[in-house]
Amino acid sequence: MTTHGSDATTFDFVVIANRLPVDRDDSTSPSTWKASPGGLVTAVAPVMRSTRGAWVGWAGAADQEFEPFDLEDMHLVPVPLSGQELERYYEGFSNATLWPLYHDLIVHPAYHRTWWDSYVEVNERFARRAAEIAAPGAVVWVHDYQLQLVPALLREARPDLAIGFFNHIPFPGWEIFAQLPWRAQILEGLLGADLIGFQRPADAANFRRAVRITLKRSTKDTAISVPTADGERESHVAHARAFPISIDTAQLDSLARSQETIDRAREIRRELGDPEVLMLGVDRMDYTKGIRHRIKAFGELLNDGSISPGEATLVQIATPSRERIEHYRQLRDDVEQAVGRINGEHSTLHHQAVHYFHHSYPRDEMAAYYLAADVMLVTALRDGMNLVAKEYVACRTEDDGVLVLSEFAGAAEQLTQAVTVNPYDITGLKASILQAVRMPQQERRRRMRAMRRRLHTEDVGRWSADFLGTLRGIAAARRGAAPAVTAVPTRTPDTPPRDSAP
Ligand code: GDG
Repeated sequence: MTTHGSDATTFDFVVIANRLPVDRDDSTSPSTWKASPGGLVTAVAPVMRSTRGAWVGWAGAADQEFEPFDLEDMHLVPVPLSGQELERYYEGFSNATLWPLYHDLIVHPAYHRTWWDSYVEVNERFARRAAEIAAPGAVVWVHDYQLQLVPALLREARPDLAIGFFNHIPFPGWEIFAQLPWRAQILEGLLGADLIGFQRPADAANFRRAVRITLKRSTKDTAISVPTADGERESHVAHARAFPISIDTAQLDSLARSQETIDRAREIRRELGDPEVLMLGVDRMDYTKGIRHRIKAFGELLNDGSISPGEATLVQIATPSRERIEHYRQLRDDVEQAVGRINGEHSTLHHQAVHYFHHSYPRDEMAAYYLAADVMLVTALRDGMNLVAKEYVACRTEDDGVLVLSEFAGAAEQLTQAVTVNPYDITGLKASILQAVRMPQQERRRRMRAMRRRLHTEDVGRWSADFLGTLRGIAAARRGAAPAVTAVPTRTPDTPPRDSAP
C-alpha cells in the first residue's frame, strides 16, 4: 500500500474480477460481510497479504452502493451495478452472449446492441475505479470474460501500470469467434494487457489467430506488437500464452486426511445404502458440464443391464447457477426429468439409482463426497479447466478411485492418466464408465498416484506465481526499453484466414 496526497490510498497490487470474494450477511444487524472463499482468492491471497493488495469487484447486490472496506488482509472496493446492468451486462452479454460463444455454441448466443452498450459502460466503470486506486507502476490483474475491455481502458488511463488478464473459460476458434459483432473491440480490449493468460495453449493460439485475421496484426510466438491509438508507433508488446489454473492441493489433501472427513465419507456411503460403487458428479448447473449426457449414459447402462442399481449409485450434486437465464431453467427441468425417469424405472426400496441434489455444500462436505466416491464423472462438453476434476484427485489420499474426464475440459491436458471420454459419444461414454467401474485396483492406483504427484507441484500457488512473475518480467522489459518505432506492421487488405504463427 502506498499513501500519497491527503486521503488518496493506493495499492501496489490490484485484482479486478466481476465479483468480490464476499457475501453480504443480512441476517445480522447491521449487515456484515463474510468471505466466500473460492479458487481465485486462494490463488491471490498470499500476494495480497505480502503487498496488501486491493480487489475491485461487484458486491453481489444490485442497485446498492457500498464504501470500500477491509476484510482478512484485503482491501475490497465495491463497484455498483444497477438492476438493468445486471440484466444486460451480466446475465445478457456476459452469460447469454459470451459464455455460449466461448463454449463452442453449445447453445445459441444472443446478440443485442443494448447488452453490448451496457457491457462497455460497466467495463469503463471497473477500469475507472481500478485506475483511481492503483499506485504508480502497480501490478493489476484483470479476470475473466466479463471484463475483456478493461485492459485497454486501463492502459489508456494509466500507461505506467503492469496489466495482466486471465481468461478462465476457453477462447474459441476463429470460425466461431467471428460471429461476434464486436469482435475487434474485444480483441483490442484484451490487447491493452502486457500479458494475456489462457487455460490451454490452444486457447492462446485461437486468440492470436483471431488477432491476425481480425486486426491484421502479425504475431511472433506469443508476442503481439500493439500500436498506439494513432497507429504512429508501438505502444507495447502483449504476450498471449497458457497458464493452466490449479487448486490448493496441500490444503485439500489435508482436509481429506482429517478424521472428520474420513468419518463423514463413511457415513455418506452408509446413508446411501453401502453401494458397491459410488459414482459422483459435481458441477454448477450449467449446460457446458454435460450433466444430461452423463445421466443418459448411466440410465442406458441400467436399462441394458450392464450395471444394476444394487451395484452402483450415482450422486449428482448440481449447484444452482444463473437461474434467471432461460437455457439454465430448461437444463434444470431436463436434468430433473431424466433423474426422475431413471429412479422411477430402476430404484427399489433399498437402492436409489440416482441421488440428485440441487444445492451447494460447505467445502468440508464436498471433500467428504470426493473421498467417498469410487468413480468421478467429469463429462463437460467444453470447460476452460474444470477444478472439480483436480479436487477429486487431491482428495484421493489412498491413491484409489477413478477419474472419468472429458477430453474437452482443460484439465485433461494435465490429468493424462484419467479415463478420457468424448461425452457426445454416449456408447463410448458408457464403455468408459464400465471400464472405470471394473478397473483393477493396481491400475487405479498407478493412474491416481501419477495424477496426484503432478498436482502436488502444479498447484494454484505455482499458477499465480508463474503468471505474476511473467507479468512483472514483461513490464520491466517494457519500462527498460525505448519504444520500437518500426515494429508495428502496416495494415494490409483483408486476407483469408491463415495461421502462420505457432
Ligand atoms: C470457471 C471455468 C475453470 C461446486 N459446487 C460446490 C462447490 N463447487 C466448487 C467446486 C470448484 C468450483 O466450485 C467450480 O469450478 P469449476 O472449475 O469446476 O467450474 P466453473 O465454476 O465453471 O469455473 C472453469 C474455473 O473457472 C477456474 O478457472 O476451471 O473451466 O468454467 O472449486 O469445488 N464448492 C462448495 N460447495 C458446492 O456445493 N463449497
